[in-house]
Amino acid sequence: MTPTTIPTTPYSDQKPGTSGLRKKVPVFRQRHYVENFVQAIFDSIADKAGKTLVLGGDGRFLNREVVQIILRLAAGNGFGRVLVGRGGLLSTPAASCVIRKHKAIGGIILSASHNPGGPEGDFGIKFNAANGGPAPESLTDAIFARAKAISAFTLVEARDLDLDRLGETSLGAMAVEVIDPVADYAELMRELIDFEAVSKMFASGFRMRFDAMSAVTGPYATAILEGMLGAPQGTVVNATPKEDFGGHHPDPNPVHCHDLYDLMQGPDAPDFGAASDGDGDRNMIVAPGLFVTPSDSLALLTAHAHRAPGYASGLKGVARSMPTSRAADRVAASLGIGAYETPTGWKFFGNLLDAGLITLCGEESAGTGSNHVREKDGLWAVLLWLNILAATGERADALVRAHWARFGRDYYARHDYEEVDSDAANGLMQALREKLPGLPGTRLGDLTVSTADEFAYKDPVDGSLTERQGIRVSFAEDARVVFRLSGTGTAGATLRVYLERYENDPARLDLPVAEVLAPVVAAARSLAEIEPRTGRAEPSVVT
Ligand code: VG1
Ligand code: CO
Repeated sequence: MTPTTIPTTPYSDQKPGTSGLRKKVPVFRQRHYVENFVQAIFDSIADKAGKTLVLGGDGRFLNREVVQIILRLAAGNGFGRVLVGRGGLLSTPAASCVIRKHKAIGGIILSASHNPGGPEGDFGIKFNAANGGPAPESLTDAIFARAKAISAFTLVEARDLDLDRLGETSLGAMAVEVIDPVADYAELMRELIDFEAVSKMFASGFRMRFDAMSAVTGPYATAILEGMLGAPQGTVVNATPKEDFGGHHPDPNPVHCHDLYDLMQGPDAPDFGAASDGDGDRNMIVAPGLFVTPSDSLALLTAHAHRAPGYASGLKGVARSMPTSRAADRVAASLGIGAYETPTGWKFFGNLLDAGLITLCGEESAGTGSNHVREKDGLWAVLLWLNILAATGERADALVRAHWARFGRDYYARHDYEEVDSDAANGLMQALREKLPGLPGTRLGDLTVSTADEFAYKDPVDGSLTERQGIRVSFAEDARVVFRLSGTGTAGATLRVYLERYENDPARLDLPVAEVLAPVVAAARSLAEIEPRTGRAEPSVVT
């Protein structure tokens, strides 16, 4: 089998966003759309000849077809070996783990994460580098530049391979090994988490529900929670990955995962509830009667991680994306460790992790992770929680309340205005930008603006500068609002408004979130002229 080079014409829209290239399925199905982008990725990887590539995805519609295309292209481009998850499946954190463990040159992950799937749904392609983490901006910029100029791709013409049988085959001169998608990941979890303590907790009657949302985490959660840790069968629900996620948004938040949320608020709530997203990198944590915000979860894990074997020697530092609440910073200060603030998206944590500046990191969007891989990791976060519950013997809700009593509470919410007109969204951001210098000192209802700026990040490791990463307005009353536009949407623009207010008065730690945030919401809406500019009186999703 000799490689064939096929001429092509470029597409102008193959610009990776917050997390890879995400588009509607029909866009990906255009002639050579996938081939062009994957060839652009390969053209941007130096010294790939003979190297190992990792390949897998979240199992959504088009996953299998695209895996086959990428295998043929990889063979045409001289890779030595591809490790592909059985059935074309690999969760995002498992792909990161496999890349690191097998010293691959990188990996391609097929996922649009929490976005809906199916023939009219979303699809995505993401490249992760040799450290297991999302390609940094310098690389995604190079891939985009290459995609805009591409004139040919090279592949080996061959029939589809059988992806459902473990073991090795070949494609031209390249080896293809179908691997168990769970094994390497499960082994890593066993090193980090006290499996014995968690097993004992399950054996003594601890009950949990894990909702895999018909997405990729099902096989991982079933193997680890029910298989290795002895949780009762049925602990993991919606455990079979489906191409369209059963028609749902596989987004683990109280809105899209309301069954679990409702169960946890009711009289039959088990001791612990958790869920993960389409590609397994996000997590939702719900204690009996109490939803734990991702920002609080990061703070609590930072405070208690030393209880797990993988973190027994303490943490080096913690990082959070800028819109994530400052709860983790308070814990870092008490531990005397570094706290970093990065732009939204996991790619910005990579350098801090690689340089050993941080051990844990997280985002308000239900992403938490550590230096064990270079992606956020939904099931890992759940296992670390279980380890902490087993080690302390506390109820999850009691742990959270004790945390607030000690550090205060960062009331938090995110309002998303989805699929608004792009020009209107850009106009809103531009108008805000222009207002910034005059804002300090301004009164908005009962709140007074203390600072207002647009977040820019200078990477402390490589010095690279990333600008326009969200507009933030802080108030003297310990409140903050952040505005930014999503970089993962596939239709129009999504305006995200992040709202928070800190309280440490012991009498004000258990109030309704909406009540505490109401003045901040009102200030945000008037400041950004949301309704006049977008026509939306209310957000589409509140999480
Ligand atoms: C969103 C989240 C961000 C996350 C990204 C990818 O990005 O806000 O925190 O890193 O999705 O997560 P944006 O640009 O739409 O706000 V995933 O689980 O979709 O890979
Ligand atoms: Co995801």
